[in-house]
Amino acid sequence: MAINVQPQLLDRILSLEIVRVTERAAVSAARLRGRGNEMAADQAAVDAMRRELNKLPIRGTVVIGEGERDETPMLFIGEMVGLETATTKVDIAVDPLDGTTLCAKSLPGAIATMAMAEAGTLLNAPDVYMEKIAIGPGYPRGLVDLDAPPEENIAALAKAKGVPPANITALVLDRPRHADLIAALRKVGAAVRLFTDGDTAGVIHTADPEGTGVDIYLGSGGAPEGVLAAAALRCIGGQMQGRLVLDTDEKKKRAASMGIKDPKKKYDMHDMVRGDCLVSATGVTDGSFLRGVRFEKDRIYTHTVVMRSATGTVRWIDAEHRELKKFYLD
Ligand code: VTB
Repeated sequence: MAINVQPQLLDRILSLEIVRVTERAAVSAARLRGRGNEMAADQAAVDAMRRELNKLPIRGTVVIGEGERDETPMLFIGEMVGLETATTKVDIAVDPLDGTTLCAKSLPGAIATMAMAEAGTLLNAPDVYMEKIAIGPGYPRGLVDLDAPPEENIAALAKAKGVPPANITALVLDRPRHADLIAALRKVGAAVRLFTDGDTAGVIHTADPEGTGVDIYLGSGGAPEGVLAAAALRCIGGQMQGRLVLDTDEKKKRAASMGIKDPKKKYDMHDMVRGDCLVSATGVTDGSFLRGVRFEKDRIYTHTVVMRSATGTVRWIDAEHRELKKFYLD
């Protein structure tokens, strides 16, 4: 007998369903931790994520995926996922393995993550850079701004937090293009924490400054990762702004073909994620906010955070899985 599920209820059910998706992607990637093979780890995460997505009662369109259809066989932009009989239309953003290099080298901070949003509400971002700024919850809207100098942003944040700038920690992707940004942050007295990969997780760090020690995220990284992070902050209630870096005609054209009319637009997180969303992230390697997958003799342990924007509920899920063959193959 068919069960008549109300849309609201379905939403709530899905918030727990998506946990399974990132858990399985994380376990599959974690099996290849430290093997030095980024592509294999990524592919394992993608395969597991796709398998699980296809069991969900959704008609999902991958809006943020692993790339264009020609570049990747799995979870490409435009791919449909979910049960063919389902009627609930949603947008899907995936980063099956955020921090492939971290996983391949078994370094901290790799996660498996995805977001699900109402259909047509996620920014269709091309795979270009995005300039980003993000802070956690509890501050007045507009306290920091993408276009303000870093010194001003740090001063404003320090004042609002009630601490000297020296007590502010900024998280920045360690790249030569950020040399001026890093110098400016240090000049104003902030501590700069550099990281090498995984800027979806990077931005999410700002959501829990007490737990992660990170107050603000600054710099440019992948645009797809930016949209995914915006979904997470929308759930937790932080603030984020981003702007696509469309510095060539080719990139401008690509963006235009994806519906981007103003190439210089400054997006806030509500422009990047325009409706309700759910976000799940599972640790692959140990990190500042999620523990990595742990394999024991006959158990596998995962650590996941799942968030729902409609209610702002954030659940931390410690799961113990049996080491059944079925876990990987079904
Ligand atoms: C970030 C980071 C990724 O790419 O998006 C970064 O999240 C940006 O590109 O893990 P550059 O490496 O060119 O700076 C990754 O590091 C993946 O390559």
